[in-house]
Amino acid sequence: TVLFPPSYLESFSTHLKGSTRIIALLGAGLSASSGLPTFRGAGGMWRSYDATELATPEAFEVDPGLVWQFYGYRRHMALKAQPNRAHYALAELAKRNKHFITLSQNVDGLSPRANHPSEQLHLLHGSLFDIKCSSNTCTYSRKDDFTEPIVPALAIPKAGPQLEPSVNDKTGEEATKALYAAMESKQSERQHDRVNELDISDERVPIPDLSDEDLPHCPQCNELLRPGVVWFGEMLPEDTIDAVDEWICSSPQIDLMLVIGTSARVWPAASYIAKARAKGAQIAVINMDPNDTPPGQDMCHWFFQGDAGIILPEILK
Ligand code: BJW
Ligand code: ZN
Repeated sequence: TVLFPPSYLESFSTHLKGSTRIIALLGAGLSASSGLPTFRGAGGMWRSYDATELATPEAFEVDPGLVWQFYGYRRHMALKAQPNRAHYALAELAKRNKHFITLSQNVDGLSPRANHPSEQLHLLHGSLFDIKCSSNTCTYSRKDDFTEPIVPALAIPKAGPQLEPSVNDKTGEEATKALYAAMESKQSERQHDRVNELDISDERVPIPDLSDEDLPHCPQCNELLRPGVVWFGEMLPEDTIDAVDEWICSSPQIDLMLVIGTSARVWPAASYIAKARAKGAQIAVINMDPNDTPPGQDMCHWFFQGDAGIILPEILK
């Protein structure tokens, strides 16, 4: 059970029960208790790189092999992770209330895998499991590609007993296999069960140098394929933005906005909080960190501090 004053929880529950049009904004903190690291907190590093530094078209331009290994790792970890009780609680709320929409910044596929009704779920930053062409003149894309790996050089083998710390003398597929084997056996060595503690940021494990031929190519134009996520400086998917704007504009009133596990620092995702507020929404924030409530007067009506995986099933039931 969650330790909030009963009257506080009750005032929220009463408002929730009286609410028709509800909107949720999700961030990486929702998947934290599934074992996936957030961006700006602990675990937001991949090797010596800030995860957000790799999430740029410039990083891909400079070193597509590095960026693909980062995303290959993220896909692998996301597939190993399971939706937590909060993903399911949100999916249940969506099934009960067709006027509830969710805007997720997460690319990990955990809300879809919790059977969140897809027409009520808007993936603002795309998905790790979508692939698209990196050429801006080519429209090739494929959705929900759960094949792992996309190309052999990005393969991540099952954890095995082998400890192979040196991948220096290997290239391409061999090197990637050795890298992940080393990391996975290091993980079992430490008896860690949370996936985010598989320590890829350990600089002692050299990174394989993948060449262009090792990476996936577009079947239409032969340019490099890239992950179907939204990087800094890129537009959010137009149809998604249009659908969300249409929902907001056509709402005479929004009753409730849930802001869950996000630092709300990234635009335009964060701007939906103010848009909902402008339509009268009361705002409930669920976050570990009290500093991550939306800035401004009258922008947070309930703050539930703690793990979303524990709090949401309690407050949404
Ligand atoms: C828990 C918890 C637990 C932990 N329980 N809670 C206006 C003003 C300023 C800047 C801009 C602006 N407009 C545009 C910009 C630039 C930029 C931007 O916003 N920059 C800011 C950082 C300053 N925005 C863009 O570039 C966007 N595009 C755009 O605007 O295009 C228009 C345009 C194009 C061209 C020219 C001009 C204009 C695109 C943004 C794309 C963001 N992409 C990423 C990567 C996705 C792929 C990938 O995953 O690799 O999206 S960055 C990263 O941040 C990722 C996330 O979805 C996003 C949000 O992060 P999130 O989810 O909030 O994570 P954290 O780590 O920040 O927070 C976790 C929270 O959880 C914390 O609060 C914890 O306390 C909490 N927590 N454990 C509950 N157990
Ligand atoms: Zn192409």
